[in-house]
Amino acid sequence: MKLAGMDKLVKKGKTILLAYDAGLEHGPIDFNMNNIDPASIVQLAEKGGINGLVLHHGVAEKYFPTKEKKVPLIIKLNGKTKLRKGDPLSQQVCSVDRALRLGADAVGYTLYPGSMYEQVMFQEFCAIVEKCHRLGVPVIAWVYPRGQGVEETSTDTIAYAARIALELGADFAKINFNGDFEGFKWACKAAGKTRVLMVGGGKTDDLTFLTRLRRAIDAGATGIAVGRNVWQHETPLKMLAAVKEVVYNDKSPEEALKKLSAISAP
Ligand code: FBP
Repeated sequence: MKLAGMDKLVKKGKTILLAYDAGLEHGPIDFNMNNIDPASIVQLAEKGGINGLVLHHGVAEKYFPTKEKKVPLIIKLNGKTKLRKGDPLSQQVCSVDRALRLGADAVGYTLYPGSMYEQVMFQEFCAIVEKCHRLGVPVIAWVYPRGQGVEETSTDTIAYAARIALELGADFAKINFNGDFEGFKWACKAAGKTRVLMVGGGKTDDLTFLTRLRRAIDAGATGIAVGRNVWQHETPLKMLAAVKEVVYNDKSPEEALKKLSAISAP
């Protein structure tokens, strides 16, 4: 099945998404005076020349220029805060119809397999997949195994996360990369025709981040959905340019870094 909406999300066989759902998931603690303003992130994604910007509906409604869209939009359909402890449950906060009215080219949903609430999320997710696929709209699953006794970052768990995305009908699986190259190859195999995107994770130094990305792509990931490592960077547009060098142009992290320092974008 080829979904009409896939073309925008894939360039040279690869995908780069800028994730900006952290305001709900983590709170303003992730932000500074620049990146707390959603307008600056919309501008960054527009200038960045990437495959999509991930927003929750509230931000999209107030900041995303649906009528003069310059970058594909992905609306995150569920969300939760960090305030509640215990097994995670993240339920739908936006309908597919509303996302499409906002101009969404694809939708996103976070699954927490291993949580005592996994069935609630699976059920919601599968209804979303059914509706979206009928409409030709791709679905991106953030698959974060979490809950009591779950070894979140073990290679087996990561491969399981990838497979869950395939089994439940996701077009993309956003999964963690724990640094185990052979293990990530296996995870990408487990995902089958579901495309694997590496989780960006917390901010690290440029070389560490770009090296991780290079290795994930070499192991079979088709791209990345990244937030903090780009918009917490002192020159976010340059960092996005470096990410593009690695993902679209198959460059080494060192080459990407060189290119990065040569670009005069802020
Ligand atoms: P980052 O690149 O900043 O990690 O963003 C990716 C992301 O998946 C966000 O889309 C999401 O809000 C957040 O990470 C989830 O983070 P956590 O692992 O702390 O729940």
